[in-house]
Amino acid sequence: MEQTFIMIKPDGVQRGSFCEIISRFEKKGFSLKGLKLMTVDRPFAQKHYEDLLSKPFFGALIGYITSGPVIAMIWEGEGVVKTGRTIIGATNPAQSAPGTIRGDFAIVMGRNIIHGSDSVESAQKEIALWFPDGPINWQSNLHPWIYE
Ligand code: DAT
Ligand code: MG
Repeated sequence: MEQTFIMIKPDGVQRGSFCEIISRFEKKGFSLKGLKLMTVDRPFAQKHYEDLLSKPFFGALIGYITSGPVIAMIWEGEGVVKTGRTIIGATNPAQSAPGTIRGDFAIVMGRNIIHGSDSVESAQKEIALWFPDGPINWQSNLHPWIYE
């Protein structure tokens, strides 16, 4: 089944919001297949955001992501990449709808609290980078109550 990479950024960890953020994915019915608190160094952060290397905000973005611990997660479920992005909200919190994570918890783009893969292909790439040992293999007993 489809998987996505979700990461609570250092501001989300510092602000004491991570349980509420994680619970939105759990309540939806998605399955947690990996979770760890970790700090990343600059080369690792640059690899994660390599597609944005030429952007003027790249330096600030790398400084932000390496500024404290992050919570890296793998979530699994039907359509989880696209639905995960919907749960997270628009990149700029000023344009994120209320009810989305960024809409509810963030104000500016440079502190937008959470990352989610933007396609199935980038999800696979990001999961391989952040979870070299792969996902945890288990299935929730709620599965038949969430899927028909
Ligand atoms: P997203 O995180 O919604 O996938 P992205 O991949 O385009 O957005 O960019 C990665 C992060 O970089 C984003 O979460 C916040 C920052 N960012 C993006 N565009 C920016 C901009 N125009 N100015 C400042 N920061 C920006
Ligand atoms: Mg992105």
